[in-house]
Amino acid sequence: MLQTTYQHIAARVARGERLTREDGLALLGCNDLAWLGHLADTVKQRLSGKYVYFNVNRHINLTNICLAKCRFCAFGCDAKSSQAYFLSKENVIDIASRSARDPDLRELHIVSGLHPDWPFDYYVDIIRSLKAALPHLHLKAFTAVEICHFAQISGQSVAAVLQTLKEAGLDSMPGGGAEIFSERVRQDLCPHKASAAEWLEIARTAHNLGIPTNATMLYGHIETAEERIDHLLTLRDLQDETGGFQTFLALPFHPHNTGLANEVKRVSAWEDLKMVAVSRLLLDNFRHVKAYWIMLTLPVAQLALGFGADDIDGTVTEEKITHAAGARTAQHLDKETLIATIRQTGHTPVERDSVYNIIKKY
Ligand code: V47
Repeated sequence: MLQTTYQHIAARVARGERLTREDGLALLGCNDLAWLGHLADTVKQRLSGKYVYFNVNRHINLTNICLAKCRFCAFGCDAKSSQAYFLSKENVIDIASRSARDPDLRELHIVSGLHPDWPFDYYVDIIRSLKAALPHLHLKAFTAVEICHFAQISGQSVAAVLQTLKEAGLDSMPGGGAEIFSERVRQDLCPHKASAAEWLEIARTAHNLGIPTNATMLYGHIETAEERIDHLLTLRDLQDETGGFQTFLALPFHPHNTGLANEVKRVSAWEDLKMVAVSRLLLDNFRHVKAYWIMLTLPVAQLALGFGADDIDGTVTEEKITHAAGARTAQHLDKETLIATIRQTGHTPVERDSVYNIIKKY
């Protein structure tokens, strides 16, 4: 009986047909990992062939001072905390300009805590000043959660906030803040920030304004298998409507230093690979699936390239959010290491810009 279910799923994947919620649940329950990986890899090969993408980027977190107090987060803190920091506009320009001495740098990835006092104008000024100083860099900035916060503090609509940021130089948005769309989980883990409906509406608005975004799912905490699958299907529905998502990242929860540290352990590499494969198989309208090496570790990210992922993310430089929560990966990798990591899997490393134009094949 079970065998028949998996045979049917494989036949549908071979025909390029859409999988159902029941299929997703069956796949998540499947422990024939080699079979699952092979199935997801057939989809990856159809979409990207032997290519695996990476980019040369830098993360900048403007502040860790945050109002939201999410239980899964070890990065955000109170203004009074000894760990609290914030960057002035001059600090940000200085960091970016020093990084841009590397002629390969193409993208700044900017996300931050929800600061209690900064006005919306501060963020607009940062984007405008960065674009003026370093016009060749792509600014991938602000999650939908931050955009929701900007709308609240400025009294403007989400569309007006996004339009202002776009005019100032915002090029795209990262996929963070989606967590799990389940209301049950959000009420428990992150009740003080954008709801699932708000996150989705902000992504929709961004896409309608021509701002591409990414999408994420945070898994391995208190969510159920059904909640994971429903999260993926919700993203698939929105992608059907807008086509504005570029890539999907499944982010494994790191418990250290978080409000869940005593309750939850980091899920296994086995689970990580399953999530990559199931995401690739269910999200049939997402062009790319990323294996974010910072969170997966480099060896698991490498394996993920055989489980449906076609992107290993970037050089990153100074990752703070996962490292606050106990990640032991590097905070930066040079381009040569990323190229070698991809090559060892038999794939062709492809350096891309932030919207997947090819810069160079190696
Ligand atoms: O939104 C927070 C997650 C996200 C923890 O779009 C945690 O290309 C694990 O979204 N354990 C931020 N995860 C990172 C992110 C991202 C990273 C790289 C590339 C892109 C992209 C997006 O990290 C947050 C949250 O979901 N997070 N705390 C934690 N303890």
